[in-house]
Amino acid sequence: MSSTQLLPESTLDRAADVDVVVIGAGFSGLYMLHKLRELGFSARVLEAGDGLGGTWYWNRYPGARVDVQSIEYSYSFSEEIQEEWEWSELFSPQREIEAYINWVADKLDLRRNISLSTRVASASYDESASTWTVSTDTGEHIVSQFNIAATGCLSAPLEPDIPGLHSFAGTTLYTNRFPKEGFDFSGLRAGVIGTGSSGVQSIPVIAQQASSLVVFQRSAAYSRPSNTRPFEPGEYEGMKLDYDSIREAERKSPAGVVLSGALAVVAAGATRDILETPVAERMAAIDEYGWLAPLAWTDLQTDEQANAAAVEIYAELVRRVVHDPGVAASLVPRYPMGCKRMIVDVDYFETYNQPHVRLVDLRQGGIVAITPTGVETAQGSFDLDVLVLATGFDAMTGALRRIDFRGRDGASLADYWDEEGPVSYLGLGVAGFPNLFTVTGPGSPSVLSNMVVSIEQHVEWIADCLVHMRSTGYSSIEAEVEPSLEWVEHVRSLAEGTVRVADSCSSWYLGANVPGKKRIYMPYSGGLPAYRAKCDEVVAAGYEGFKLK
Ligand code: NA7
Repeated sequence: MSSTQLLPESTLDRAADVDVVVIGAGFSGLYMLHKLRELGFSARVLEAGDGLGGTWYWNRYPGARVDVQSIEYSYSFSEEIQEEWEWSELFSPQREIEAYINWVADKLDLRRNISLSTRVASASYDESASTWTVSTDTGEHIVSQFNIAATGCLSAPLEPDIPGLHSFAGTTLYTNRFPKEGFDFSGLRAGVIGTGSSGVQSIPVIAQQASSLVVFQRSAAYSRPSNTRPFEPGEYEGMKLDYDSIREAERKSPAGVVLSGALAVVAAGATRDILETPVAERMAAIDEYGWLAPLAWTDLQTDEQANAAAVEIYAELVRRVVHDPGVAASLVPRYPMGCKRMIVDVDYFETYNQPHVRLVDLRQGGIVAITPTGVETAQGSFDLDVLVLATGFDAMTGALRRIDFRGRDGASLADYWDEEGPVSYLGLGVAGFPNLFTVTGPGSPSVLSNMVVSIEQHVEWIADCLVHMRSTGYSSIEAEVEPSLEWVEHVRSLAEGTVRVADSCSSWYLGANVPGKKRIYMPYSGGLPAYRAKCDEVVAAGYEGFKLK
């Protein structure tokens, strides 16, 4: 790989400033830039943050950690990168992933085409010229033939709608834009609202520092220990020797995960229906599978009664760690397992055994308001010095909706999706928005998979498409309406009948955490191999479902 190659001269539309504008400099934006330059396209990456990494730049809260083993949550496109980079443990912390991303950017000499602290405010398509004009909050207007939104799936922070939120006189921190310099909780009375992945990962670390910690839990989380650890001597080297087969297996696996795959192992070994198994034997699964025991059943995803039986196993696991029976009961979710993403943690449940940590189960009385001194709930008031909000994201569509995309005839993407739901063809393109590509958009496996594997597949598909257009002389490509609607229906039908879409399930996969958002299961749940095959078929059939002009 050459780190000194100059920006190649474009072979595309001379009226444009660059061939491609890429929005976002996370895992997807950086690989996209590299790929484009390698293929001779000129490109500029616009990034709102003042550093690289996207999700891994913003989510620098204490305890932030990947939930897929780092050796596979990393780029596979370059053997050199694979060989040279050293991960220090199984599931790396945020700072190591951020360092990796920066190291890759330097190695590939990517920074010269990236503008940091540059937020894209709007983008409009000019049909006569087949170009986009992207406008930034720094006052730039950049014309490009293609626009690639590498904006991430969990990158539009949600502010909770709690009265008095901004009245708190202490320090308010957000996990999804945590201060770069960190925060010292020592000696402070801390509170955390939110027990999704960000809350569950940060709570044990905050508890280590704070003089007291109150956790405000609206919904309990399904979580299990990550068992992260540094590599044993020689272990990593051995895995590196096997990298080719790991990557090969990753691409063939439904979720793009093989190593982290205690889950995959359980799934492969799950041959019994829980409802057909005597209760005593159900609990015995704990001896065999530990924290994965609740998942070791075939009827879990499709039968709510079976799911409830598996939750009993989960509740038993929680009880075995958490001393106080009332707290243990509060930590068990009341929605099906599999509805939301299973979290991996470090000492989450153990944290509740510490005398200075208190769980406030908001199911027994919710938050009334945030006040200058702390949090007022129906169960009493809690005085705090620092309040951490781990309240999540407008997932999958939020970052795209927040940019004022105007497609053909000035149509607004946000309006289109508000009315119709997130209609997208393969999560790659949207009808009415020619020459706009979305990396890991709604309707693609994205958040149900190892994101890096999915990102690489999308980036490569988009790059191949641009090469095809250049060589055939096409100036625009646009998803067609009918195939898009059929795809949305296909994605919906795959989730139908599973607990993922049960009435009792309110997940961000469904958009249920955003008031007013249409309740539609957004990610493709048919697995990466089937999805990849579909994308390849579309190409083989001459970009079937897309209009090329
Ligand atoms: P999540 O998973 O969306 O979690 C957000 C949490 O915040 C969740 O427990 C919410 O409860 C809670 N929340 C949100 N608003 C409120 C209000 N108003 N009051 C009390 N509690 C509230 O976001 P994360 O950042 O933790 O994780 C996102 C993903 O990142 C995760 O799935 C991984 O893939 C990585 P609720 O469940 O809505 O009742």
